[in-house]
Amino acid sequence: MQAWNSAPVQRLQLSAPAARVHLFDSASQTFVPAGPEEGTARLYVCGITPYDATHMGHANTYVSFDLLNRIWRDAGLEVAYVQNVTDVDDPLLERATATGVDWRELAEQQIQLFRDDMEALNVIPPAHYLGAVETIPLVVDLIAELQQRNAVYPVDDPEFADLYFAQASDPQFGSLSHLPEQEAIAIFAERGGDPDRPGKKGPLDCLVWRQQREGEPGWDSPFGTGRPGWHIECTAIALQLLGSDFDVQAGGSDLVFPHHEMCASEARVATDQPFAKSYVHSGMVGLDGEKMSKSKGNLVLVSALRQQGVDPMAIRLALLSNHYRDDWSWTDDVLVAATERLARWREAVRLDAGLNADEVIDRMRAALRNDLDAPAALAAVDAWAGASTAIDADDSAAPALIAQACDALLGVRL
Ligand code: 5CA
Ligand code: ZN
Repeated sequence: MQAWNSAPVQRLQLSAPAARVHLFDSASQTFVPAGPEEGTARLYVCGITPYDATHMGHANTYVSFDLLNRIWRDAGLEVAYVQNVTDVDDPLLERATATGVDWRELAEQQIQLFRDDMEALNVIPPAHYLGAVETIPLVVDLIAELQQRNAVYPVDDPEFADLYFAQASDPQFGSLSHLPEQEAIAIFAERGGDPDRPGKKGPLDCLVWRQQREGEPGWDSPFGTGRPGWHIECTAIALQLLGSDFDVQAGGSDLVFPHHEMCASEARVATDQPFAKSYVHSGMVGLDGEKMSKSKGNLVLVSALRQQGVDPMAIRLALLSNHYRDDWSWTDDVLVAATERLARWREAVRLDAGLNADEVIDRMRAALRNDLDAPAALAAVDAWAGASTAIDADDSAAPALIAQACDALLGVRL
């Protein structure tokens, strides 16, 4: 599937060899070096299920991991970036039915909206952007591999013998989320799982192939006409495009369990290798203290703000003003503050001269290499802009260099 258009990514001069990027890994609960010392860093960020796109929670996740893409590139690495689109799954089909729209039309329209929003927010597109529907053959091959390893079974149900991945086939199951079993079961039920379905061997076994029901789409396969389960989609896409043991799988913290745990488990059993080296998660964004969701009627959409004439760079700066791992709430004040900050920065980079930029750029880089600390990077630019407008500075190259650094490292065009 087509991603969105890429704006040219500025290249800054490196004054010294780049220090490794460190990120907080959810599995080990420690800060770990992320990406190779040279060559290609391999990144998989879980993409949208195309409805309610693009709310601030979505936007925050993709802008956060865009920082990782940028700071890796800044260090001279190539980045192999893969993202999926869950363009067939229960929530999408349910929304399509509830609103009387064809599910394909809903997906197509929402994916286009998402592309337009990502482009406006200056998010570097993935090299491979893949939908669940177009990758069904990959999923079928992976299920067959798991079947050969006795890790997949048909649920004991005379009507619909859906296939499940047996959690018991993976001794390392749980090593990402570290949840006590009862808690895992409760979260599984909340996030699309079916712990209580009769005929399963274990409550945490997850669906990998769902036999076609009346009124639902289905594709032919050796296991019958049906459709893939959610987790196996990302496992199959990542293994195919990035291979085992890739650098980072990323997404919002709601994906730690079950999604990323299941992806990692299925991949381990299928390949005898780790799925990713690190699992990195962004915080949840709510609205005025509540979780953002359509049912609560409190979605803030990027496209709606853009239509109201809000500068997408102000939206981006608003997102970056919070650390990516924090949970926080979108408020009007966050956007007002970001709009003012953008104006201050723009004023400073339009001056004939400013304070020397070298130290500021060093601070921005150090902040981002330290677990993508965008608020610290923003503070460095704030300090530069404040000083440059207040005093009669004489470095005529500085304003352009800062503008270049803001674009290259933060994705903020001034
Ligand atoms: N298609 C799956 C991933 S394979 C999915 O979770 N889709 S989604 O549309 O629900 O979410 C897309 C991304 O946005 C995921 O990384 C998810 O963790 C993140 N996300 C969803 N809601 C929020 C929120 N309120 N705050 C922050 N991130 C969110
Ligand atoms: Zn995913």
